[in-house]
Amino acid sequence: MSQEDSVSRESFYKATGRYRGVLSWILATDHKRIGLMYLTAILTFFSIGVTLGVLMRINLISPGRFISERVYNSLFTIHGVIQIFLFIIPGIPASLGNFFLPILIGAKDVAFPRINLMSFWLYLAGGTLLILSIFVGGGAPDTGWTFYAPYSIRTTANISLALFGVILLGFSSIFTGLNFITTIHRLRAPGMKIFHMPLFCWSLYATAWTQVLATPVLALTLLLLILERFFAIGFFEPKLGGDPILYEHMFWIYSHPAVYIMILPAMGVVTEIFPVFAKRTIFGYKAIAFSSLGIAFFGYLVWGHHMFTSGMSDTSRIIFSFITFLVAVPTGVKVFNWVATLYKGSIKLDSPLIYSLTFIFLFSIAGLTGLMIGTLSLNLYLHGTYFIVGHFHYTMFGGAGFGFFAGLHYWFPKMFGRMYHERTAKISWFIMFIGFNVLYFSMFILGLQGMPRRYFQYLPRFYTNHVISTVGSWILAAGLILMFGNFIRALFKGEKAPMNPWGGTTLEWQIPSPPPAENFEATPVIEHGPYKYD
Ligand code: HEM
Ligand SMILES: [Cu+2]
Repeated sequence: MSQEDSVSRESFYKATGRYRGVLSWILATDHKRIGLMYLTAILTFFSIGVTLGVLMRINLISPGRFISERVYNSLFTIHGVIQIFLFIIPGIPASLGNFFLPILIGAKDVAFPRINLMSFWLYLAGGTLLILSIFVGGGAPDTGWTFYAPYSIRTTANISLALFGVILLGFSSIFTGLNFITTIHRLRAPGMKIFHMPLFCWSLYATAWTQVLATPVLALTLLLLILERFFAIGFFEPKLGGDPILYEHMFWIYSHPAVYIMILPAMGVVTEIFPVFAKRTIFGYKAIAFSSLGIAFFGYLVWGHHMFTSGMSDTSRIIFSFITFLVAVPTGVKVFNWVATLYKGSIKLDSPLIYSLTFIFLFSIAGLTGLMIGTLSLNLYLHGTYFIVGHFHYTMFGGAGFGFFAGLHYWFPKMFGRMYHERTAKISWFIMFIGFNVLYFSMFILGLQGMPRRYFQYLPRFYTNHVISTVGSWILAAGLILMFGNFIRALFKGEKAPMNPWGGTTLEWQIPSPPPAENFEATPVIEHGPYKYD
């Protein structure tokens, strides 16, 4: 490897901004540093969330031996809130998006670097308040991550602080979205047309619109809930003339589109990976770009599928069910194009590709079970059971989470200038894949048997599958520890990464690993789209 292939990490750490040491991080406006700070915080919260999940699983093999009912209720609440609002929603956009979006479009930074820094600190403040809400006042929140009224108004637990934390997280997400939209419109390198952008940028673009348009609804809804708790106004509390179903509508008007905030960036990541590891130009560039927008658009129209059993007219139920099926169309377009890209490619089965294929596999199971519970008759039977818990873990963890891991393996050498150990990466993948399916597939069976979710204990007939599921959680946790151990080891001891370890054709592979301050020595001039192979 030649000298100019790899700048030392020193130059990346020292060259930016006017501050030194710790200040040069906490006041950093460089998008790469903000991305790395996000990455650290997001993965820390993820580890806390996983720990709480494993604790729940331990309770479920011997209910009551280690954990009381009240604590169990808080465990699933805090676990859900952390995994959704602190891990998977900010996940890819705030970490990998921040780091790579400007580089991929040939820019020096995002459009508003200081707002970017503010987003990060809002994120950290929101996360801190959430964690604080476990320990202070009336006890940790126990409502479930959905904060459904009227219980969330009546419980003595510490709801308002947690809600305020989530509102701050919402603002962080909105500002990131605004920043990305502006960056994509205003800062593309000379010659880079919108259809020359790598498809990861398209997925971030569709995501950003959802962040900007849907998140304010969540912030307002939760604000109303706080007001209701303090001033008993009567928005959602039936005793005061309020309507709890109104809360459900407002909550899901945000929270279904939020699923696309989670999944679109992961789809974007694997779209980068497939052409590189098959050495083929992406099949159907425009179809993939527009299907991102299509998914984001349809995502607004289907929230009612969370409320089929809450009391709704038959007409609305049929319409919501039908549109839910329609989301499968743009999703199918993407899967088709990915497979077509791989077809007859010269495939290199390295860890980024393995994680990406796993994304397709697990996300397909999520999608197919999603069609099942989107069907009215089946929904009546499966609503509120472990089938749902299985389904959303396949979506968020199997889909978005494994897409995130694929991206981490793909871009780790670029971000840190070091290579991780490839064999260990494959072994950790294998352990996680087994653990994941043992843990969550047994939840589908539990759900079909009738096991309700959010229950601290259960009838004896559910015992076997609960034990299987818990063993799966241990295997999965072991795989996660190995994966992160591999990354951490690589940070210190990994071989130096070359400029372009995978033979990628997008811009980040044409600059040193890690990228220097301001990314490019000279502004790149673009003449054609990405992924030029055949
Ligand atoms: C090893 C990792 C994990 C384990 C062992 C685990 C386990 C569990 C369990 C046992 C429940 C509660 C079941 C119930 O009583 O209803 C649950 C709920 C939940 N999990 Fe996980 N989980 C893990 C990772 C994740 C990840 C990565 C996400 C999101 C990206 C996630 C999101 C959720 C959500 C949203 C809930 C619902 C909480 C609620 O009902 O309010 N989990 N998880
Ligand atoms: Cu939904």
